Amino acid sequence: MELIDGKKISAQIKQELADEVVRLKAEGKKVPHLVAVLVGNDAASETYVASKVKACREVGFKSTELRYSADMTEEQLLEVVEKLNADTDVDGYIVQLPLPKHISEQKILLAIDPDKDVDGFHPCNVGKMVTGLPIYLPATPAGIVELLKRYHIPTQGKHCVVIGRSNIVGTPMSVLMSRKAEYADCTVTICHSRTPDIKEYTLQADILIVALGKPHFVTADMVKEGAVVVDVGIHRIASDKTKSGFRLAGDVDFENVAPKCSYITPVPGGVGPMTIVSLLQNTLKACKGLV
Ligand code: BQF
Repeated sequence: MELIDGKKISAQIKQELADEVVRLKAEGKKVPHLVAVLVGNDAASETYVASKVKACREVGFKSTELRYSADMTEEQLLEVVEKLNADTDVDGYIVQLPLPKHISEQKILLAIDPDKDVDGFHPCNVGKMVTGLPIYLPATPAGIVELLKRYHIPTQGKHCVVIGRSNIVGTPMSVLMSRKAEYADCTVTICHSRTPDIKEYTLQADILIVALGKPHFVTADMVKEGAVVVDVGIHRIASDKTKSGFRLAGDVDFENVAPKCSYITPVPGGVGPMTIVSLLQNTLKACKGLV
């Protein structure tokens, strides 16, 4: 079993991005500028936005954090989005999800200028991804493909089983893995909450991507010997052994599943850090006008 070290790979990619920023500056060009919009004060969202801003600082990107109270109206958030669309200094921006219940995520996503949508969630960008046009790839799926690539894990002709069908991970992941490309070309099966006897499918997986949002859902009896397991889940489990009062766990029972795997991603330090660097890669693309 080999551990897929997302922290290490993300550090390598950040170094590559930092080198690129040095080149841009030397050529007298603009440095990428990412804006993160945070509505409310959900603790996990605060951490995610802080990680994104910190990563920008590490590679030399400009970043701006815009914070609003949880009771802002949908109209007010739409005004913020319109301002960001019009601001030529902003290359790309994200609206941190989830949003408070009284604001329609769909409405907000539709208002984002697709050219600045570095999360890749706008239907225009989803459509481009599905048809294989160059576009901002959604950060988590793109980060997973990057991990498979950098570990030289063969994918062509393999059976990839994805658990979960969200717009943010499961659905785009299944699209990327089935593409005609060097790090794709899989036969893909999508399982979800209405799949009877999920184990019947997961046992056939050469590559198992788990993104359903249930702690320790995937157990050892569900995994084929030698499989590659990618754990996208991220849960805060109460713990008296840590300063924060919680520890992070994924959707996979890591301890018991890992011995069966050829490769497995840990939580934390697996997919999560790659999500952050994918966002940086998209922001660089936006700045260079590559999309
Ligand atoms: C790590 C996210 C659910 C819902 C909305 C590093 C992150 C997480 C873990 C991170 C996530 C999850 C993000 C680790 C961003 C990934 O070391 O394991 C980084 O910041 N993520 C998000 O922005 O919104 C979410 C999960």
